[in-house]
Amino acid sequence: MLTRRAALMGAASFAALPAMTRAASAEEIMDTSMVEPVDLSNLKRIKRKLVRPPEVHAHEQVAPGAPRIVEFEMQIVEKEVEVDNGAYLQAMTFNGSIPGPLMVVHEGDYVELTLFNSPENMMQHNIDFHAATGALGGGSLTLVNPGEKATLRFKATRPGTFVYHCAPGGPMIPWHVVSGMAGAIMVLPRDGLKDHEGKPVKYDRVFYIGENDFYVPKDENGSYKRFADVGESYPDTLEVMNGLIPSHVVFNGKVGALTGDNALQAAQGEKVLFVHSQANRDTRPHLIGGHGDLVWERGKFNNLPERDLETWFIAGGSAGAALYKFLQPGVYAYVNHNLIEAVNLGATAHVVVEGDWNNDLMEQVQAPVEYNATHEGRTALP
Ligand SMILES: [Cu+2]
Repeated sequence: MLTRRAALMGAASFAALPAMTRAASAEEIMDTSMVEPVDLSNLKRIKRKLVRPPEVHAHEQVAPGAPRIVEFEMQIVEKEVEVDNGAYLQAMTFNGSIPGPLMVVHEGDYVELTLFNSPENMMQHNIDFHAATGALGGGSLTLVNPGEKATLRFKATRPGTFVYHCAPGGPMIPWHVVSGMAGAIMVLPRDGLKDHEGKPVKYDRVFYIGENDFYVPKDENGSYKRFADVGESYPDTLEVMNGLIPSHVVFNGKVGALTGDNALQAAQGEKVLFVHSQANRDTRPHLIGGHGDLVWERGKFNNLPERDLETWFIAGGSAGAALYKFLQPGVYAYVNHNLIEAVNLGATAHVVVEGDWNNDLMEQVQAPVEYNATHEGRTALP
């Protein structure tokens, strides 16, 4: 299945690129051009413009009719990103954001993605959809050099939230992923989500949270190193990666991307669906002050959701979904409940909820006040 282009890329084109891009081998490129094209001319087509996470493009929760071909475009952008004050990452991104945008379709739809590798980029890239079947998730049919584009179509046969990521071969795979090249797709059941009893359930909004572990190298003085381009960053970054201790664990590309002025907003009574992906490493989301009312912990909607969870588990290389109806106003922290990663390394988001406080759910019976230690408090001890 070696194509002429693949053979050429194995020799001439690769030679022009930095050494670290040569890892993609010929067997990772498939030629399916001899296979009769499938006739989908009876299907409607719809274009969806992808948006920057945590937002999600407009979509219906219940499919409006027969399966469609849903067209997306994505551009790969290599760029420097400040992931924390003074810490710079030579990032590789789907559509300029970390994570890449959340795509939404329905079970039975066809996802048709055109992937552009900008001529300004240095690296080969592709896309592996965990939601797709065959050809390394589409990776073998989408490997594009800078200045090339490719279009992949796959049938979304399994409902759920799934990771996609770049997987251009060999050691390029983990490097591209921890440099930001991962996102998620949500394949909704045609009749929408269902609760633990199989009854229809709707969400009022979706927040897409993509978690990343970054491995930013430090110099001999302990300061973060800054590099001229993505290629120059590779050797030092690889060394930190192979130590398996991230310098940063963040939501949506940087420390503070979803806190303070960037906090997520919701209203009391709203049902919010949190879609959370981690392409490389396990994580355990927890909503401080709230719960997961219905949690598809492994993200797959053919399975009944768990109820009332306090913390849930997202296996590295997967995306999960949790639905919560906000009952109290205030600031909630949505964290990775490895609290070192949440607080010291960055994996925290805030949700600011407007509404009226409910003293039945929680009341401050006595505000903090000084007490007489000689008379009070002793009865608490065993
Ligand atoms: Cu890539």
